[in-house]
Amino acid sequence: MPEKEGSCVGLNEPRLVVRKFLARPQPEGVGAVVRRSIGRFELRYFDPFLVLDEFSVTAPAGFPDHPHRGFETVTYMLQGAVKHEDFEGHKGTIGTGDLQWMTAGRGIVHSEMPAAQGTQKGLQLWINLSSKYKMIEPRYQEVSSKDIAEATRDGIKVRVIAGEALGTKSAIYTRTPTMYLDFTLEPGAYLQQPIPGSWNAFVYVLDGEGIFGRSKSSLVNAHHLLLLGPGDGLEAWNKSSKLLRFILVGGEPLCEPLVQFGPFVMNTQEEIDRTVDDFENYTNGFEKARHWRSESGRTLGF
Ligand code: FJE
Ligand code: FE
Repeated sequence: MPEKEGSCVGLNEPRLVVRKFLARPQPEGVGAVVRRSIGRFELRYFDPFLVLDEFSVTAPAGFPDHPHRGFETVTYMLQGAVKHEDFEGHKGTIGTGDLQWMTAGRGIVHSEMPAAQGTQKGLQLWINLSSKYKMIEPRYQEVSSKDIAEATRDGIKVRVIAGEALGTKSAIYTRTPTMYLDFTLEPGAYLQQPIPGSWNAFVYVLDGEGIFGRSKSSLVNAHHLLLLGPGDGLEAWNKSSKLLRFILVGGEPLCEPLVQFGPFVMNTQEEIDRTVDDFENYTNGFEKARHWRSESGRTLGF
C-alpha cells in the first residue's frame, strides 16, 4: 500500500515567478470598479485566459445588459451577492463563496448586478474557447459555496473550484482544460501543488503576504498577479503571522489566432464581423436578444 496520501508528492521542477503585476482599480461597467490584471494593455492575453478582474460593485452600479460570444466567464464571489439574468430567462443570485461557470459559446446576453446592500466583491475570469467550441450551445454550471469541494492538510485549506488538489476533485466540467484553486495557508504553512507541465498558470493574491516559487524570493501581497514559468508545480510559503489567501489558476494554452472585439472573442476578423452582424440582427444565437431587457432596464452595449 502507498503511504499516507501525498507523502510521495514532490516537485522535480518548481515553477518560478516570471512576471509580477499590481492590479490597480479602474472604472468598468456602469459605475463599477475592477482591478484588472490579465486583459490590460501590458498583458492582453495569457493563453487561454483573456481577463482576470477583481471586481467591486455597489448598487446602483453594475454590469447591465451585455453580450458574450466565444469564451467562458467564471464568477467567484468573495463578498456580498450578484444577481444575473439572461435572455433565455435564466436567473440566479450568487453569494459569498458561490461560483458561476458560464460557457457563453455562440451567444449569451445577460446582466450582472448587485443583489445585496454594501459592496459586492469577487473575481471574474474569462477563459477562451478553442475554435471548435466557440459556437456551442451556452451552458451554466452553478455551485453554491457549501457544495464546493474543500480539503485541509498541514495548515493548508483549499477550495477546489476546478481540477484537483490534496486528493480532492471538483465536479466542474471545463471545456478548455483548466484548474482553479482557492488556497488559504496558515502562518508557517508550505504548499506544493502539481500543475500540468504544458499549461500556463498564474497566482493572484487576495489576502496576506506570501512567498512563491523560491523560498528566498520577496513577499507578495494582495492584488498582485504572478505569472509562473515552466515546471511541474508551485511551491508557496506563508512565513508571515497572518493568513495568506490566493488563487492558483492554470489552463492548457489553445495556441490559436485571436481576434477580440470587446465581449466577442473569435479566431479571425471575418468571424468578428459576422458576430457583430449576428448581434445587431438577432441571428445565430442572438435571436432572443430582440425583445429581452433585464430588470435593470439598462444596457452596457459592448
Ligand atoms: C463586459 C465591460 C464590462 N468585468 N467583472 C464590457 F464591464 C463587462 C463585464 C465585466 C464584469 C462583470 C462582472 Cl459580474 C464582474 C466584470 C467585466 O460584464 F462584459 C464588457 N463587454
Ligand atoms: Fe457578462
